[in-house]
Amino acid sequence: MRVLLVHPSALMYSELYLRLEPLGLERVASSLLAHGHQVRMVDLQVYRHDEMWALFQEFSPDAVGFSLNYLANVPEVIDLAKSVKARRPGCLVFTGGHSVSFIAEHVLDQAGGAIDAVVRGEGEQAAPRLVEAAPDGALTEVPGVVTPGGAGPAPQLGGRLEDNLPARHIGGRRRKYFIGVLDPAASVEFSRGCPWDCSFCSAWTFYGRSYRKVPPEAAAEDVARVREPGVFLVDDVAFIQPEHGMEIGRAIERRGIRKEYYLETRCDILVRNEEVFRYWRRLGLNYMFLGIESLTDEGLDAFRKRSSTDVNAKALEVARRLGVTVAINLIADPDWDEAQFERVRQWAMEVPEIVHLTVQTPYPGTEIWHTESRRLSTRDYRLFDVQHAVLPTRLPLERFYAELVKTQAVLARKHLGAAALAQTAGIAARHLLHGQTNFVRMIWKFQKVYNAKRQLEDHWAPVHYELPEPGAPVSGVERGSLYVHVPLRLTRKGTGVGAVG
Ligand code: B12
Ligand code: SF4
Repeated sequence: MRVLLVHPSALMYSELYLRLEPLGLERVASSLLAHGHQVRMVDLQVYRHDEMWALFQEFSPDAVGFSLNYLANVPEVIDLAKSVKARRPGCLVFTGGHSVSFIAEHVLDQAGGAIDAVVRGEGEQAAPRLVEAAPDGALTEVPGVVTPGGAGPAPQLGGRLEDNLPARHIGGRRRKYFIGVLDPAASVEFSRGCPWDCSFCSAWTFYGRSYRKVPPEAAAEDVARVREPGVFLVDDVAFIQPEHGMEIGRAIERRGIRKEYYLETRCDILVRNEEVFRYWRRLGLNYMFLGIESLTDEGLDAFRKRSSTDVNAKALEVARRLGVTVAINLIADPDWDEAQFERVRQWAMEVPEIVHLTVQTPYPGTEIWHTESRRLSTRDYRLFDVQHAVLPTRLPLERFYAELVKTQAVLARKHLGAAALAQTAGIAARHLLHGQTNFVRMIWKFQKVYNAKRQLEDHWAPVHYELPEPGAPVSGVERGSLYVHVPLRLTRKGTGVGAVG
């Protein structure tokens, strides 16, 4: 079959700090190719819509698959699906990815027949089976598949992660992918899933709190295939198991691979496994993202972060000792007033780290989607990007955004201001010499992207597609009921999986 895979357009976040390759779609592509299908891929983060339609015309696909990892992309994908059906009514249109896995029936409903199937959960096994089942109309025989007419068996956690290494060659325009100063940068996956259970996060519910590792040699092989000098590790929590991190590192060192790395991890993991991060520092680990989330222990407990402000402070000390540049994320509560924003600004100015602020957002698939007693103030998909307030704010919305943007600006100026620019001038010049302008453009784009008026006006845009109504708030939720993938040992024993806390 001829299959066209499409990643939707860039999000607000990606306009500034990063634009990353669609790794999930590249893995699905790899699996389809291995099954003998012809595959093309268009990433609308780096291609225009008219370029996609030109390819559509020329390739005339039998099936088009859209990636829907992000809620904010749902309206665009539904509209594209409708256009595909209008141009080629017989074409199979399907979608898959993180967010759509939690709201499959709702999205099918909203698409009004333009989407034939949603693949819930991992796509590597399901996608080839889906396109092969299509001629017989047997879509619902495929695990994880939901159609307007009904659902197939539950999604299966399947396959070895070392199979279907990403088909990075089919995308194109790879020099457009970057993260901060790692420009250009590729993405690589060393592990999948997360055994923790933070209340605001859906990483653990998607994978049923399971955690799988790519074997060290295969991980090194994947890094070896990357041409870019920068590598972003997409693992939710890097190096949970220190020996796995050490073995991958050794395999990379044996192959003489030299890259610059950016990863995400938890503070307690960094403190506990300092040695593995020290080793990776030698291999080129220069940047790290730490989810601090809250400056108080009560806040951390409320998020069930299973960490403490002490541990967070220790983690920052470790990172400073290692000489790694750290970006921190804090979650802004819609309940914050001016004083709380001011406290965050002061704290952020006192620490040398880069501080990001995201707005607390209940996503389908998270526990707070069910337990959040406050009513959503909007269900417009496009606002669910953690940069907009979708819950009622204590401050009038206009003032909330004014404070948010003022804080973002203070934080950005700290790193992008004149003094910091002088420090980064060498990096910028080097990038320009190599024709890489993503990083340099990012430095100047801040005001266009973070603008309180623009954020407020986004709430007034006409709404064509909305998220499902959340049920009545509940005080507790049976966590297993949130899982997309139910790990085998859970279905067998009916007990919790390798939980950490
Ligand atoms: C890279 C990344 C980004 C990049 C996107 C890059 C890109 N173009 O894909 C950027 C920076 C833009 C981004 C932004 C955000 N992200 Co993000 N991101 C990730 C991250 C770290 C890696 C994604 C990845 O490549 N994974 C590896 C691949 C192999 O897995 P995958 O993409 O899920 O794909 C598999 C399946 O989903 C499925 N699949 C995917 N696409 C398709 C398509 C078809 C047709 C089919 C059949 C199957 C399929 O098959 C794939 C293989 O099994 C994940 C965490 C993670 N480890 O997955 C978070 C994650 C997806 N992001 C998350 C969040 C919260 C966000 C943000 C809201 C804020 C934030 N804090 O990062 C924003 C904004 C999103 C929005 N506006 O809606 C959450 C969940 C999102 C949600 N519930 O909606 C995650 C799980 C992180 C977390 N722990 O909270 N993110
Ligand atoms: S540690 Fe918490 S926030 Fe991070 S991926 Fe796991 S559940 Fe999500």
